Amino acid sequence: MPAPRHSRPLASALGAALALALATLTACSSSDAAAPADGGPTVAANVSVGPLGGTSFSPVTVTVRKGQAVTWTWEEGAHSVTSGSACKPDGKFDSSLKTAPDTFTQVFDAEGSYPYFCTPHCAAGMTGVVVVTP
Ligand SMILES: [Cu+2]
Repeated sequence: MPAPRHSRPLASALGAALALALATLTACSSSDAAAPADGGPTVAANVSVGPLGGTSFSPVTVTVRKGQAVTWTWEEGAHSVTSGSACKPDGKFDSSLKTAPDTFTQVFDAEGSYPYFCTPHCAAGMTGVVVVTP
């Protein structure tokens, strides 16, 4: 008997919530992949936004596989996760400006390197990279 199917947005929200819960429970092992919930994407990497009140992403570089997701968690302050290099948005993804506590999850469906930055703090060096492998 087939399991009941959830809509894609609900599944994604559940996946993000589950990943956040797991990240909280296993704070010492932030690189662990969370199991997909109801077919949602696997959140394979977690990035802290503005830890310790600073203007940084931690870790700066994360690597996931094609089809997996990255979740950013706002620790302190107001920041954005905006794709692009040299402080210029390229339109691939954008959290918009968010204030802690908040989260943003992005699924990466194509391999490649995805530089991103924080709009208000890019000039201060608040940048990161998501590397997506096959
Ligand atoms: Cu910022």
